[in-house]
Amino acid sequence: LMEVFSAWGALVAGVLGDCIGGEFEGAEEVPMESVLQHLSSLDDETKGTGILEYSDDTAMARCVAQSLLTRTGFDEHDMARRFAKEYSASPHRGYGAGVIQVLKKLSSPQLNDVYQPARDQFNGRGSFGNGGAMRAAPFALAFPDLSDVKRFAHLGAMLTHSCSLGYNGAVLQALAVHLSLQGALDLPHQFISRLIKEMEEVEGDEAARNDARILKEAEKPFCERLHRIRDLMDRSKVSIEEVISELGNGIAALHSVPTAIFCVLHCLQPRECLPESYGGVERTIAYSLALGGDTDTIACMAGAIAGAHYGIETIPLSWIRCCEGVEDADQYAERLYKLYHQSPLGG
Ligand code: F2R
Ligand code: MG
Ligand code: MG
Repeated sequence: LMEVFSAWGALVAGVLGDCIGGEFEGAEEVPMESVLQHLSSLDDETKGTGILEYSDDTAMARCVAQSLLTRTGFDEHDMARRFAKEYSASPHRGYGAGVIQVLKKLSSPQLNDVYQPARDQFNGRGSFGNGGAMRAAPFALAFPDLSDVKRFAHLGAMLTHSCSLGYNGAVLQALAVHLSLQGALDLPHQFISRLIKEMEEVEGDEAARNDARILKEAEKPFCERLHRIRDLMDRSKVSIEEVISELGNGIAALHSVPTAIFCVLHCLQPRECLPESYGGVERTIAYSLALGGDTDTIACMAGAIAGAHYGIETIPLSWIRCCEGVEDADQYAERLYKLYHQSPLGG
């Protein structure tokens, strides 16, 4: 059963990963020294870091949470409207280059099928970016039933990402947060086996097989990456370079969601390269940033999974104080937690 501390932890640490990770987004190499310097500047009030602003990752996750709460369940029209409205109110949050077209079309009052703009992307192939996955955590909190988490994370992602390599990344991220909320990370090998079992089914469908074939990926691309994670977990030493070459650190969901999951698993124990004083959420976010690439999004996703496991009480106040949108995340988590325990949400 989910604890409220875990729910708070998930949404708050997701926001922290986004805000703190924004510093290095797109950097090819990020020395751990620079990461630790950035993180220690958050503790130092005299340095006046100011408020670190959240990006598209959090902007869209807020829309998901608000929509699930207001509609007490998944309503694609309401969620689409919120994405469009948020984008037009704050277009400079660092959105993906392609998704902007979808968000503009979603604001049209003439639009009947809210899934159509996403289907039109990339010559009809749809986006495989990680924009569906980066905002998936609220689905994990809202629905007690795993099949609902999968179904609604999929539909919520389809509003912008119609390629299975995009929306299945969202399904995987929501599953990882959901299982973590229930304490599944206490047994890391079982956690990864469970994700493989679920994704075997998810990636077994016709559309997923077709997309994987067209994009020349493995038959079940996310399952294949989860197997790679299992192999890496069993190794005594793994370098950052190996993680990047095996799992990736890019903007595609396939090159970032499994990476985020690995970051969490790798940081379950203290690591030599990280300060001993760090708790689990701190280790996970620091390690995610050191991979470089899509750091705000990988840290946001890893943060949500780790925050669900360790809970809000392990997160330093100095980090919480300097990130935009943390109070709201805290409130959304509490309200989603209450809904989860009240009655099953429907679609
Ligand atoms: N966009 C960024 N970061 C780069 C610039 C931000 C900078 N701070 C600035 O403002 O200048 N970050 C955010 O984007 C990622 C999520 O992107 P999303 O929502 O998936 O967008 P999109 O456009 O759908 O996909 C991203 C790119 O992936 C490539 N791509 C996707 N599908 C493709 C396909 N079928 N064929 C070919 N390419 C495809 C394209 O290059 C897309 O533009 C997060 O990192 C978030 O933080
Ligand atoms: Mg971003
Ligand atoms: Mg990003």
